[in-house]
Amino acid sequence: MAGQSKETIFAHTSDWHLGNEQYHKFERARDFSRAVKSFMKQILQANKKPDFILHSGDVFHHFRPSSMALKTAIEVFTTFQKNKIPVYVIRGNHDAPISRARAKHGNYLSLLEELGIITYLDQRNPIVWHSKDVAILGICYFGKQTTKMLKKTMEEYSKDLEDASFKILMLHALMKGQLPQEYDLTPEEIAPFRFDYVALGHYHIPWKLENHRMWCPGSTEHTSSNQWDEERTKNGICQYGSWLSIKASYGSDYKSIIKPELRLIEVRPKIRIDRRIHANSNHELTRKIRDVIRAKRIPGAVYSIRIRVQSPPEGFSSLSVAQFHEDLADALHSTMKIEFVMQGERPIYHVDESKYLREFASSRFADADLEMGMKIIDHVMELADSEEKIQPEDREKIFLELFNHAFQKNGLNPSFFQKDHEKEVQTETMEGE
Ligand SMILES: [Mn+2]
Repeated sequence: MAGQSKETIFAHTSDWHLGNEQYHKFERARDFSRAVKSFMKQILQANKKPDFILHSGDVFHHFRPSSMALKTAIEVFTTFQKNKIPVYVIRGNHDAPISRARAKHGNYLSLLEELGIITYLDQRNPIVWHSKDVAILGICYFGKQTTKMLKKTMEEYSKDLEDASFKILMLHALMKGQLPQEYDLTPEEIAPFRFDYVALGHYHIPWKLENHRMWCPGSTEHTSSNQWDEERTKNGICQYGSWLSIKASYGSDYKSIIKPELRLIEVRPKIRIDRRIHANSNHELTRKIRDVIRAKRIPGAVYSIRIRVQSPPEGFSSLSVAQFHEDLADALHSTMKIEFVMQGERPIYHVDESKYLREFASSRFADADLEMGMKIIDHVMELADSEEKIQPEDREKIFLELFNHAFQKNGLNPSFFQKDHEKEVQTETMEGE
């Protein structure tokens, strides 16, 4: 007798980064909490509530989350629990670095599990049966060791999964094809295990590989300007985070069918301006730059501005970024870069150094102990303040020297913050309008 077709609806979310005081602004930490609460509201207001929720890692931005981050997580997970929607969570690199996760005391996800408001899937307990048909296997963040962990886990547990008619794999890892070169594992390494749905996290942009049954929902808020992606951008303004609503039908004797829908969450607007400008005088140049900035104004927005000046006029070097700050006074945060492109020469950059340093530092610390990382950054900021203006071509070298100095002062080995630092960096491609 042919098996009956069954259906399940579930939500797939990832990379909440609760507690991320981006740009050292508390307001941003609040934005990250707000985005998660919007996600919760959308779930609760849906015509048909999901049977369960998958969270593919990075609930928290820091290994030791702030009280506000923890409060949001507890509030949201408790609400789902009261509404009888189980939440299955794996550990991301931000929830705890690998070394911490391997240590006995685990991380804050273990605490949430002890409170009974989430099911935390880790290597001690990687499988949960949502129902007698639906089984979920979670592999936490293990970077380049992810494939090894998956193989090892499957050797031990694949027999247990045989009876499932719908098998889900949760991963927090960078899949080949997401970034131009960097990756933790390839789709082909997962294919032999024949999962019905692979729930990816770690990459903050919505992404899919349908023939391999892989989906990545994107983050609920944006942790860097590299993630101001096209998909969630309307009218040149990036103002949506996202999650996935999945309808799946399956049966014991036919291939499951997945119907995903990308759901958007409204968040603080981010504006990217990338323009080429030509001017015959300093005065004209200043006016043109100002016009470009003023053309797109939203109070409270986050700006990333790049102006490329072709063959600059006489006396251009007196131009400073500071004079445009009043035009951006109502922005929550802005970075502005003016490049002077000479005929046949390398561009000369004028950049706000302190902002650049923080961005540089936080990208380096993505996989490390962030609490110690922030201490180091403050130390480096002090050192950087006393420096003469840094030439762009020397910037990376000088910053690394400063970091090494700060590491030595704090009795740390400088090597730990250098690995995996390119993980969440994507190429910026947007051209001028
Ligand atoms: Mn993340």
